[in-house]
Amino acid sequence: MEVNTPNLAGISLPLQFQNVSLDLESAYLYKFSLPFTSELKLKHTTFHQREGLILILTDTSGHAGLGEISPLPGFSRETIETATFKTTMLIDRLINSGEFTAQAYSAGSLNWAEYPTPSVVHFGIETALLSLLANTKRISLGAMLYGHSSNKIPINGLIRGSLSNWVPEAARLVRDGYRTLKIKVGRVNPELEAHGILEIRQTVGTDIKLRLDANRSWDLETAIEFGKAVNPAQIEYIEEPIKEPTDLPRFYDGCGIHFAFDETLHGIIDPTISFKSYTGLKAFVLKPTLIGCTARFLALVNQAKDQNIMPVLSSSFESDVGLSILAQLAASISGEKIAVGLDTGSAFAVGTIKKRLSTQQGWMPARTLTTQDLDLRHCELLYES
Ligand code: OSB
Ligand code: MG
Repeated sequence: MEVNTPNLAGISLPLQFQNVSLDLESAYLYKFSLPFTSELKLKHTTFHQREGLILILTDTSGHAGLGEISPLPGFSRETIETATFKTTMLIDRLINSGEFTAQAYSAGSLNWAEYPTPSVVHFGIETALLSLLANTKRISLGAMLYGHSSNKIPINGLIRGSLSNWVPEAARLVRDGYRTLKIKVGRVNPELEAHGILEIRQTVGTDIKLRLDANRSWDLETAIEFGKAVNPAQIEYIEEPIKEPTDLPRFYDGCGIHFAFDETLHGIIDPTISFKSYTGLKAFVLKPTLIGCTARFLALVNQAKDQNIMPVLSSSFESDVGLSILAQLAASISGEKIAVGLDTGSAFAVGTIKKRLSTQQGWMPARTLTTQDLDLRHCELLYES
């Protein structure tokens, strides 16, 4: 069916795209199951593999748009089963329903009241549609949305192992060329962790940026004690130190460490909220697949830029297809300026594309993928229409 696109999925598009209509031909939905190189601990779950969906949309002229829908257990609200069901319903409507227009889709996606739990499904379908549209003009997703894009983006090296590995891991990442490191804290004794952070700073020198992420592990008092202890290590920011986000300015007042929102952004429903009252707020860690629909994610990017908050794109252990979309968005949103949180691909033993998206000297290429790039050996075809 034809989709007219003055604005698609609630995102207004540049002039040259306003008369393009997508004549969709087919949709393929694959389910992947990819083993991790070693077990991955997130919050209270231990993962051995990652499951998710790859969506391929094609038009009648042979263009394709790829998307990924991979709810992360413990973080996403929906299970893989619900996501699969919702996705097949939506793509079925997209391909087969005469009534389905971009405007209708757009109205639905922007109606926050109707979608109190934004979904990973929106992100996958919308980025597949947007990528397809960009491909019809042979430009990247980011270049279509923002008019500019860098070829590569800096990545924050992720340290998520046990305390005894922190210093050797940090040294290895810096040797590999990373200039920003992110360390997962809030897992064992905070005093020991603070000590570990000071040791990392001593090892890497003063030129490397250090970010921390506590995933809401502490109460305010513990967080402030930790913050005071790591203060000499010049922390760029800490993500979500405490359980109660409204206490975050008190955390900053108590120890002088800037903080970033991550989980908090998944729960805020009111898209017009002002963040000005959050003294000490330095960054938004933006995981588009957890924030839900693309329009809301883009609105948060704009809010961040307007309010002098760093927009730090971040992944949720997507496969290479999802990562490449995030990399293209980051290449336009923050370019070469801000290290982004896409150092999750190395956790996978195998991927969904032939030439895996790897980080070199701390940089990742922002590549547009085509169907030729796909490696679907670890995938099962679930649905086609
Ligand atoms: O808390 O930031 C997190 C990945 C999945 C779920 C939660 C988180 C993460 C990451 C991604 O840390 C990597 C990064 O942001 O550098
Ligand atoms: Mg985080």
